[in-house]
Amino acid sequence: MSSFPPSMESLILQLHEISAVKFGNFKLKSGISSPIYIDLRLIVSYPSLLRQISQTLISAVPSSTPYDLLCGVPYTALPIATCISTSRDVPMLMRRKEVKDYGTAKAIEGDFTPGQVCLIIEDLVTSGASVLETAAPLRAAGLKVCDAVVLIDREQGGRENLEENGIRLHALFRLSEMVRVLKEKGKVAEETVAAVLRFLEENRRVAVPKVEKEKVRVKGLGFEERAKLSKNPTGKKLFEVMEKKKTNLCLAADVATAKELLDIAEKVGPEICLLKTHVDILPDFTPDFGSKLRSIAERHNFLIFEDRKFADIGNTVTMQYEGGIFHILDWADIVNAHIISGPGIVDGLKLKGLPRGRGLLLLAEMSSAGNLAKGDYTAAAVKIAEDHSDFVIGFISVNPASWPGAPVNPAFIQATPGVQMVTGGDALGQQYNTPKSVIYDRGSDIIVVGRGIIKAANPAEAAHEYRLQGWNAYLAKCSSN
Ligand code: S5P
Repeated sequence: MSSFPPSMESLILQLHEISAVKFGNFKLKSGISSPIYIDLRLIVSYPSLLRQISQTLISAVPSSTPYDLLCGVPYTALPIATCISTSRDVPMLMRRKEVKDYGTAKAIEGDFTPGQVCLIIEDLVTSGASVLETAAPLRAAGLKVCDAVVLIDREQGGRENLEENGIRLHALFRLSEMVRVLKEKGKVAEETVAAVLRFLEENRRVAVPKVEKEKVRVKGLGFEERAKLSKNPTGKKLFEVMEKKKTNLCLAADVATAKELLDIAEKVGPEICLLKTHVDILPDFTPDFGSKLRSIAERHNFLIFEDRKFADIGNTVTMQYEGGIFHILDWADIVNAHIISGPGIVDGLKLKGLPRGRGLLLLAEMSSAGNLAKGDYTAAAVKIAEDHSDFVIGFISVNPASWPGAPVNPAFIQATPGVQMVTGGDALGQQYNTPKSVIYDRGSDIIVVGRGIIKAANPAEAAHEYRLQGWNAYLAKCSSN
């Protein structure tokens, strides 16, 4: 006789009764053929069974396991998670299977605070790939995922694969136990049971498909994946341009005239993902400057970042952003702001920028010697960014890998100025690090290079070299995670 509690036996018999357990020859998601197939989608048609499963399932989680939130793996486990959520009064999150391709795209639906613990609910685990697919965006959003509870463990490596990714598996029962109960109750023939047990023996470890493995390395998410996480169309586009052109170089085009700027934009355009301007240094600025630069940007597929460093109260910056001589809002995809005046500055800029699909970078750190943007100030920038992640696309930073709570939400992009081929500085406090140090050691994404390129004898060639160094450092970082 099995040592199963009667309630568990009753569950197994009911699942068999409704044909949620089938015997035959079936191809699984992982690609292998199996003599048994379990389809728990059916349980939505049996409310009392659904309730029973949900209650038994959550009681399988040890009381020593803390959690603040639940997330069901779509789709089968969604009703189970919902039942548990309402009966236990634990808030739930939903993971979108397909992240939509427009502005407000969210991978996770529901309210949460980074640092909260989320328990994953699943019906069935084979390799563990589906649980890992759900854990990745939750972790990327700053949630802790340490446990998953499932109804059935197919005993094909899921437990081990999850363990390797820091997730403990709690299963109500194992597939072999389920089959034994069905045999004892005379529901399945001896030979069928033998075939299932033989199959389990021969398929002890189903590997997580490679692509899933890539997805779960949250720390090492590539730009392509991160594009899907950004909630802002410009943030998304920047990641996409970086991935498509294979460049994480931003040119700081601090040249003497608008004419020179347009000229260097044309020459260096193929090498860069972003061109940064200080429009107020151009003596020959004319109202058509923006449209001229935008047509070059479109031709070479880069974005425009006006390094305006807004710093005033919300109401004032709305006027500075939109009006004056420069009409920055009309032509700059991205602007940046200090947070010295508090979050109202973001509200002000967002009022004008968000309807136009623009994005904002917050100055969380600075490259110049003796600057005051550190510690609590940097942490405050991260908090403001999280609160406005529909408009804030990332940070100007120097050492993001060292921030408390790093890695920061990968939806945010990190852009670092103060980059040259050799470390050093200028006579006015600027401090330089190398592309490799900035991207690989300090955890940034984009190198912002000014004089290293514009003062070079051949700026296009110099840009090409910076681009290679920046991109190689990014690739090295991805493969080291
Ligand atoms: O902390 C900062 C922030 C910025 S945006 N330090 C900086 O140097 N910058 C800008 O990056 C600065 O205004 C300049 O346009 C560029 C660096 O230029 P470089 O010539 O020193 O490479």
